[in-house]
Amino acid sequence: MKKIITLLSTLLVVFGFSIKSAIADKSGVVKIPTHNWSSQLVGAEVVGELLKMVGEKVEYINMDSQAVYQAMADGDIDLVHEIWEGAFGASYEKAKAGGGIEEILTHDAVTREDWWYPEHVEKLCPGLPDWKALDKCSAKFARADSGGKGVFIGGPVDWLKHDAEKVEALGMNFMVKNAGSADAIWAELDAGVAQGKAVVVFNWSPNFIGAKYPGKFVEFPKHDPKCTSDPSWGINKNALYDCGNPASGYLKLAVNADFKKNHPKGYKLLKKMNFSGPDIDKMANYKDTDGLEVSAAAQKWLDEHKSKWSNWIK
Ligand code: TMO
Repeated sequence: MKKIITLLSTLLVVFGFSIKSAIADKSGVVKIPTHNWSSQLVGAEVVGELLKMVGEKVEYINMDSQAVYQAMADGDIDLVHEIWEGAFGASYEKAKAGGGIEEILTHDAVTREDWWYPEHVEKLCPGLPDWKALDKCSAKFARADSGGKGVFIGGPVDWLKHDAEKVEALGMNFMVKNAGSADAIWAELDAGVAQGKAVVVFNWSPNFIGAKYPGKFVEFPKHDPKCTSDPSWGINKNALYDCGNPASGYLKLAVNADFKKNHPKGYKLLKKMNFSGPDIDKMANYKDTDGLEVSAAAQKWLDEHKSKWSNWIK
């Protein structure tokens, strides 16, 4: 018994020390979040490698892609380099308004995230890309378990949260099925294309998939900021989300408000950083089409864009 108590207290001391030293180690380390889509994962390592080149230490932390904004304001995460307006604009703006975040820049990349179909679907549903044509055609998107409703394959639940509200607000005969991962969306898309079936999925641009399959975004009523804040706006006078996502959305980079003070070298670098649409496309493509691991894909982007980033680290 005595032995066990001695062992336990030794363990406690060792464990206690290791917790303390882990926290101490983290001071001075730039904490970069990783999420669940390819360009972000590859870009996080690109940003991390560049930060190392200017003398920073980095650590990657897997995080929910909505919760990350409050985590950044609280200092649990130091930066977010891919803030997509469609999926994350609301969470980002809310956390920023609460204080603790410094916006660094808007990338050159222009973004869009919304319902999307591969080319062959246009022949199955005359009138596309208009959303009313899609709705008229809903029966073709039905599945055994959808009760006669068309099925829209949405992204993982931490991305866009409002597809079900959109369906409801627009009175569409559709239901949302959330894929568990980006790869699960592409698997649905591959199967739909292979079988020539009606398929409509969540997709975004820039992304690698447009190079694999030509296709189009569904055109919902044009986005307006009031659509998500004022129920009386739009074709449904009693509901929010009766519109599409922004067709020319931003991609921003922001940091914790103390980043400038805590990481002056990294701050100087981030101020100059800027990803274009093709940069984001390629980061996804190296992984999802070429099959490279995240680190190898990041290295490939760095190898092929030295003239671009060498100015950032000067
Ligand atoms: C957040 N995403 C780029 C997957 O739409």
